[in-house]
Amino acid sequence: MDGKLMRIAAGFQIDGAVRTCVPHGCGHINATYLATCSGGRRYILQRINDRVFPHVDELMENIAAVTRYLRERTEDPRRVMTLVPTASGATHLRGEDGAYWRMYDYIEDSLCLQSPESAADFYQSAVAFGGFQQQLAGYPAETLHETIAGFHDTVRRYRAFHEVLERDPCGRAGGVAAEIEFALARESGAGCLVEGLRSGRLPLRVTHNDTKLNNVLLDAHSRAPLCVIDLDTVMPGLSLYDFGDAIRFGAATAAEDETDLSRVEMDLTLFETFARGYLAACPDLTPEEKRLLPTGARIMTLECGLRFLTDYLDGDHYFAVHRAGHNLDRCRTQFRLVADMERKAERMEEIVHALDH
Ligand code: ADP
Ligand code: GN1
Ligand code: MG
Repeated sequence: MDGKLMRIAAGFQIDGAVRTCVPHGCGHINATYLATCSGGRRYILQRINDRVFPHVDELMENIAAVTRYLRERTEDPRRVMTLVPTASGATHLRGEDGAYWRMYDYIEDSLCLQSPESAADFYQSAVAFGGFQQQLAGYPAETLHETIAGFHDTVRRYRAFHEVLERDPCGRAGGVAAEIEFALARESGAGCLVEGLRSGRLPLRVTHNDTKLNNVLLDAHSRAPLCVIDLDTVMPGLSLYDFGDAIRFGAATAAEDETDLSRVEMDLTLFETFARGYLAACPDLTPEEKRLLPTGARIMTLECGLRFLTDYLDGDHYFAVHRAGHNLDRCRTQFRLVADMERKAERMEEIVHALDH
């Protein structure tokens, strides 16, 4: 086993000696390992991506505070992420490689899905994310750090896109004219969520901001909601970010990086399923928030596609890529979903209306 990983793991207060430490999961941001100790205890060891999260101390302060708050409100330790302290009692450490590392208890008997295996699983993920937001409703939002400035400020995301497009550092813009045109054609309407926030029509809440299905764990036996994970982006935001991002990923009929676009659609049944679970778990949404749920799904999908396109043009520095053109493939699925959501907008609105009456 990698001696460096072994030494890093030994810097945390773990139960036994680490026997194995292997890459784990499908996240695009951090480097995640599953560490198994001599007595069988398992841990998640993560190298924090400090290019994406430049203020690691603030990031970890958020996570420590939010998990403490949640733990005070639940009996079951598997329902909240548990940070493992370092030997000196800190939340994270700096490795010999200069990188920042943290450790969590591995949540045993859990399932992390890359796509829903049934509508019931997707419903339970909605209950988990809706419940997470509901549980944090009383959390003093102003005490949280903004771990990525303007994370879901779609207007700002467009500015970043224009900046990279103008520079075209890898000479890739010429090959993606159709995607660029798709993005530009939707720019004028893309600020509606941030505008809703600015004008006070939409309330600021503590939100997760990265609610894809593989950021929630279900109980492996009952398949009931277990734990919301990947807390790096928990910060003040809009409920529509959480709802929208979950639909973007989980209501799609194909993987985020599917190359056969004919397989990519937004499934209205899954949309209805998620909306039902989310509204049940988080019943205090305002009428305006409810009205904009379909818009949230469309804007979050557009924004994500734009971010993939920006990163493709920029040379793939942000999202982990595993093949040439990976970010472009991801961008294409997202834009395909946006076009499908545009076609299905009325049906989505009817669904939300029916659930609310
Ligand atoms: P990223 O920010 O790169 O997406 P995540 O924090 O989401 O990283 O972790 C990547 C994957 O590791 C998750 O999708 C999940 O499969 C797994 N994972 C993370 N934390 C835990 C945990 N405490 N217990 C079980 N699995 C976990
Ligand atoms: C990233 O960290 P992960 O893989 O759960 C990204 C999200 C994107 C998502 C697209 C901090 O999520 O914003 O929607 O990829 N996280 C960050 O799959 O940028
Ligand atoms: Mg993740």
